[in-house]
Amino acid sequence: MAECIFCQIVEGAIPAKKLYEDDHVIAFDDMNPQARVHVLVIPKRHLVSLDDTQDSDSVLLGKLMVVCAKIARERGIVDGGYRVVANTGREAGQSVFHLHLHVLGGRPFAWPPG
Ligand code: DGP
Repeated sequence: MAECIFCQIVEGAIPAKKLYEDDHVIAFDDMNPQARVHVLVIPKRHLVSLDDTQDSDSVLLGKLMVVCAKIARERGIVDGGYRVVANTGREAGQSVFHLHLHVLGGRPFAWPPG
C-alpha cells in the first residue's frame, strides 16, 4: 500500500535501521523506543493486523516469532527477559495499521500492561 509507512520502509522509500531481512520479513529499530531494546518485526506483505491473518499465514506468523527470538538473542535481552507485543486495533494501542511485533527488553516491565 503506497500510503502505508511500513510498506514504504519495506520498499526503502523511508529509511530505517534494518536488523534482519529475508524474502518475507524485516526487522528494524522502533523510532520511538520504549525500552533499551525496541525492535519491530514485520511481514513485507501488507497485512493490517493479526485480525487480517488466516490459516494460510501460519508459516509467516511462525517466522515472525522466530525472528523475534533471534533479535532478542542478538541484542542480549534473553537473560533479563523480554516481551513480544502485537497491538491489534485502536483500543490496544495500534497506531500503524501494518502488522508488526514489538520486541522489547532491557528493563523490567509491569503486568498487567497499561
Ligand atoms: P503500534 O502503536 O503498536 O502500532 O506501534 C507502532 C510503532 O511504530 C511505534 O512504536 C512507533 C513506530 N513507528 C512509527 N512510524 C515509524 C517509522 O517511520 N520508523 C520507525 N522506525 N518506527 C516507526
